Amino acid sequence: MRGLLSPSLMCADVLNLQSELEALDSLGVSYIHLDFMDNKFVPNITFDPTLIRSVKGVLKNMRRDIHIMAYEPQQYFDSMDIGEGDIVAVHYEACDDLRAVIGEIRSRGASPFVAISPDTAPSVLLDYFDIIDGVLCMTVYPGFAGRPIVEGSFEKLAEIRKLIDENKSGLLLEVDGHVSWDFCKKMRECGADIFVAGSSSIYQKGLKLDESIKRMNELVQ
Ligand code: S6P
Ligand code: MG
Repeated sequence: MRGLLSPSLMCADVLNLQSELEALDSLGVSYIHLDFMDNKFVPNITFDPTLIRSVKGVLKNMRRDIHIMAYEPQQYFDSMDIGEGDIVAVHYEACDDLRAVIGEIRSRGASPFVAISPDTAPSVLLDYFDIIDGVLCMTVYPGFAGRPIVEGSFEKLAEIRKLIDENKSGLLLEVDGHVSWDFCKKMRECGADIFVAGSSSIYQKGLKLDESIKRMNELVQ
């Protein structure tokens, strides 16, 4: 499959979210990346669950790609209105009973992904391959946009790709963190399928969104 984009809404113009969403939707983008943080698992707060729910009403073509950086993420599923068509990524490091949380996402008709932070080894993912649709690999320490890529991230992506190919081909690999103009092509070569585009690419100041989306699509095709 070709590489797909998931622009990160926290890097867009947050005073004009509706027009930002409509613009992306009209440009044929596949996903909108929605970061939720609880100020405990990571030391920051972004969108609240009701805003993530409201986004659903605006989208025509894009699917929500919800990345929950919070302990016990299942407590937010109702208020986010998790359901069919959504990707929901929950952190391996944040759940007491990860299999149960994944099961809850699946029972709502959404696609469960497991997210891992930079210090977590890819091998932990194997226990969940039978019940997930994808992996979200953080290539920065989670919590903020604009962070530098963590050393060893390309090798880590390639290692996850190998695990997927050898154990359950068809699982999607999403990369999140400093997916820059310079790095996105190499991330594609390492096996990533979905690219979270933020402040190091399409949301750099002064760029035109339609041109940026076109350029990024070409780089990750
Ligand atoms: C960070 C969050 C990410 C960021 C994205 C920003 O904790 O999960 O999704 O929004 O990484 O992109 P960039 O290009 O600024 O790293
Ligand atoms: Mg994210």
